[in-house]
Amino acid sequence: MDKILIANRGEIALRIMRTAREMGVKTVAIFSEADRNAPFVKYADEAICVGPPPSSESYLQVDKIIQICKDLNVDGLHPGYGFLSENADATRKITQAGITFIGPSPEAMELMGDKLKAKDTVKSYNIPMVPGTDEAIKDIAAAKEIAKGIGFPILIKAAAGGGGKGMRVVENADEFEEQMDRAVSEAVSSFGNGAVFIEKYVGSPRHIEIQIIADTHGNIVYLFERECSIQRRHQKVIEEAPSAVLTPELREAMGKCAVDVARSCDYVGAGTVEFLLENNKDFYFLEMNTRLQVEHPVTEMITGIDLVKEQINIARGEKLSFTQDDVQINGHSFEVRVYAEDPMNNFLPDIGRLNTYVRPEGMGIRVDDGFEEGMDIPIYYDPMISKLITHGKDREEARERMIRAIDDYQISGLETTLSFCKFTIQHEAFVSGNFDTHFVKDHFSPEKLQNSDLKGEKIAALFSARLYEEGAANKVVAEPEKTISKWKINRM
Ligand code: MV4
Repeated sequence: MDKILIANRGEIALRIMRTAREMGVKTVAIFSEADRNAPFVKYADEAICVGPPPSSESYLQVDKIIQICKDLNVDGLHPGYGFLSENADATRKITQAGITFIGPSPEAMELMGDKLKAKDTVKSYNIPMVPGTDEAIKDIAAAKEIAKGIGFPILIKAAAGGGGKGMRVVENADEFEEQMDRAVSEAVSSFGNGAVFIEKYVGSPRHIEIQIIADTHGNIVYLFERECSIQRRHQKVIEEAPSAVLTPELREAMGKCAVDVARSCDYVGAGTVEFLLENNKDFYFLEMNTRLQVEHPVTEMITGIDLVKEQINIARGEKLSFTQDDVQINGHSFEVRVYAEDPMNNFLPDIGRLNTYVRPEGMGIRVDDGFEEGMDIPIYYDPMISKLITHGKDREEARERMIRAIDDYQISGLETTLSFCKFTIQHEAFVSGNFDTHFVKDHFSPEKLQNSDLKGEKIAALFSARLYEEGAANKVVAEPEKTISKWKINRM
């Protein structure tokens, strides 16, 4: 593979190109009209405009992208995350055109993309799963009896969902039918697939995911965990590696499970197996993400392994250059996602220009971004400005370094989530490691942000809006973003 096309934009396109360049691989950028001046376009060896700003007319135009590959003699395609990265049909087209897709097979994508198929696929490997049904619910009365057997509360999930989309908590048997009807019609309208199943609702879990990497020769290695419990409405806020609560024994047990999940679908490339971890240390397989994830850098920081380099080598048919015994955890790493959103105003995406944009620098700091000072953040895509990553010899050093890095980061022209990230990383529950997926709901409110110069009335208004919202939302774990905005949000 001598020349690859990066079918993506922003920070991840740039991050992939940097590794390709180190490997002597030529890079082709595709860009929409909104991204013409973006750093990833300038960095690429060649760059082609693929269409108007909306991603449906640009980054998702698989036939156009394949034609560009042919015109420019491209032999490999890296999809990044989002866009075409988990699209089995697009992957088939790309492969059939003679272009190497840097990622797993379309069959593995399809198996893991459907949560019921995924459960069925891993069944013979003794993977712990949350008690529940393993087939789509056809008979509501029968399902209600199963739910009673499991014990309420239960959770209804859409087979085609994932990442928290299409989930509903049912507190008791009386509301079972009603919630089931809603869940099915939501699944039909959101995914075009009304299949739903039920699981016991795990009330206060941690979200732990295991990075795996697999070559085409049957070698699979786990690269330890990422702790992703700090999230807001299924949008991750802070990720870390390793988790503050895993013992070496638990790490090995979860790692081996993740390898088995990968083996069950003949996985090739970099992938992530998600688990729920209960307070008593029981863990359950949730789903597998068949792409390079946004938060992959924390794994790179603690293992010293460049995941994109491994992906490219694997796509070339090479064997992994390390075994499970070769890899170890070095120190600790945090990532915070910096969004152009206003944490004082219900995280409303903030439109604007990066009037000031000065990155933090120094030992143990990495900034993966795709913008320069003076640029507008386009409204057509996810409003993530950057990922700020720190590494230290232990959790406390990496944490202190993150606070310093946040303080050194200068952004003006629009509101960002940096203040919210600082609040979280300094919170006593976060410092002690004693938190779960409810951290933001349990501990955050806008008035807690320091250097607030808001007047009392505005704080009261924000607070009552929040109470109202919580009341209205108390049945829905995975609600769609309620805020009205011009942004196209496609979160990963
Ligand atoms: C659950 C759960 C509780 N019980 N399943 C959300 C993302 C999707 N991958 C699965 N999710 C959950 N599944 C059972 N049986 C709670 C969640 C969940 C969650 C999981 C990880 C991180 C944040 C979360 C926030 C709310 C709910």
